[in-house]
Amino acid sequence: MRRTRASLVTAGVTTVLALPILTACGSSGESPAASAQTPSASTTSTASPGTTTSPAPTIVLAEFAPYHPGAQAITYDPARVPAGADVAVVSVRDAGRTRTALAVRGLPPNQKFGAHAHANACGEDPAAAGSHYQHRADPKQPSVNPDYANPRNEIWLDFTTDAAGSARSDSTVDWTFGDNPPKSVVIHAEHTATDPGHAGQAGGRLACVDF
Ligand SMILES: [Cu+2]
Repeated sequence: MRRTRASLVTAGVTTVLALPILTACGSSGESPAASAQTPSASTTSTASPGTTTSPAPTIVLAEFAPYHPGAQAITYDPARVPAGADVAVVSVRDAGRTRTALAVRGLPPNQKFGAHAHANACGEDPAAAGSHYQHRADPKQPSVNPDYANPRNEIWLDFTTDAAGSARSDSTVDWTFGDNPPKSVVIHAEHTATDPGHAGQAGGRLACVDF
């Protein structure tokens, strides 16, 4: 189990960390400290305050389980997100941008899921995670206006599982979290709608990862 977890984690972390490393080539930016991070299972590492360079990445590695106090990755629908499935979420802030990647393994094959960063932490009630994290907050909530509920103002991580039940997705936005970062990533039953009146909606909440 440790080996499989480690390989998922390596894949997910490598996916997201490679992005700023690649884009930093040819710029004057220093190489990210990201590669120095050594993740361990079920651990969240966050930026240390007061750094003037790019903050360290946030890395979450966890296994889905039914809700229990202290759970980091909760499944609300074990048929779509089985207990024991693995998840990795990595977020890197660099040069005013935020890149976030999600990797999952152990889900049903060939299915579409929605996923977003949400404002609040996960809880026993799927609603606990609150609304989508928005850079510019929609004055009208719930936000279904595509001017606000879009993948440039929110962090969308929709994915489709492959034949083995694995998937990866990533998001890049031209802003950073500031003092009030998102607290969770919620996995939904459908890909995210973009049309007016429904933008941002993605069906029921299947699972939640504290972030
Ligand atoms: Cu969501």
